[in-house]
Amino acid sequence: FSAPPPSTDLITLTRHVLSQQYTLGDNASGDLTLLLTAIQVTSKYIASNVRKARLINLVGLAGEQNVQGEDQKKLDVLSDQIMVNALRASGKCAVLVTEEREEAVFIGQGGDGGEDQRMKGNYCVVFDPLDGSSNIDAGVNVGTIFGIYKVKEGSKGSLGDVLRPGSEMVAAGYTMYGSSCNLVLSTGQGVNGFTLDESLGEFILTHPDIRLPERGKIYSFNEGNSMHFHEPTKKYLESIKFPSNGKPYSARYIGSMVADVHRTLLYGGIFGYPGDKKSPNGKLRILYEAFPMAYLTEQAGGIATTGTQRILDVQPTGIHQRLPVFLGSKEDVQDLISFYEQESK
Ligand code: P6P
Repeated sequence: FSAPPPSTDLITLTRHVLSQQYTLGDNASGDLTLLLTAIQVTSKYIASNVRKARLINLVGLAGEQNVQGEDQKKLDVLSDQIMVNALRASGKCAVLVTEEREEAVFIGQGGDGGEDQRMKGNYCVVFDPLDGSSNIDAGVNVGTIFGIYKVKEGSKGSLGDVLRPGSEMVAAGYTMYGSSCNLVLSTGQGVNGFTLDESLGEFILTHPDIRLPERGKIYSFNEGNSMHFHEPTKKYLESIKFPSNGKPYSARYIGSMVADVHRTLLYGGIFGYPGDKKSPNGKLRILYEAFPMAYLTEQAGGIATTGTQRILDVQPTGIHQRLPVFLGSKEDVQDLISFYEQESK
């Protein structure tokens, strides 16, 4: 057996995004390409920190001070600072919303007309810099989730540019930090997956045109919350755990949204974090968890719903607002929706 010859036509993330920019014709300024390049750099940097953090934790060098005697920052705070600094420096952003900060970050509104003013761009990025970070010590995959809006016509960058339905996003994606580093992205022309080749420092196209199967065989819910679940959720789960055809679904739940959604996009099935009697809006955040993952799901041919409404149609009223989430294979999510429709009759 001889190994295949090395590819001489590598499709890097940058090349892929550029090729998509060209399909947008001359009205593409290249700004989104440059913004995505900045996001790509943050993913590489966060990936290297996640690996180091695991190393330090594993060899017990953690504690308050690291070997250089610097304060050991929590990895999610570090990831947030990496992203805010890189997005500001890209000069392509006007508003940033991050899970780590109570208030939105407005760029170029320093009022001093100075350097800060020149750094303002036409995009808004909403992101969770390190989703699932409570799992890091257990070596569970974690990830960065991001969504991108273009500022509204004539806007100078305000909350109104980000408190918008997810359907107005121009791009969304996530980077999963695990055995390999995978970046999954859509700019509205389908979903593509890239794997970081650390020897090159480049994300290489490894999962072109990801398409969700029409139906899967996996359900992904935290059934530890079952006692609080609403009737439609309970009836749906019953229908796939005790099916009339005698072929129950498999349960897979990692408890890290990026990992659970990545598996759902690749294998199919349904992921859910329902609203329930204890948490009517569930746990996941609209702007930087539900919207980006719903955007990717629909671009991959699936459905993403609150149970009663298309997630991307929701009009958020707060930047950290929560929302019930069910997403995945079209037929599986439609089955779930039918139980909610029965309830409303
Ligand atoms: P639970 C991680 O903390 C997170 O925000 C998502 O990544 C994940 O899907 C969810 O919470 C897990 O929540 O309540 O099942 O542990």
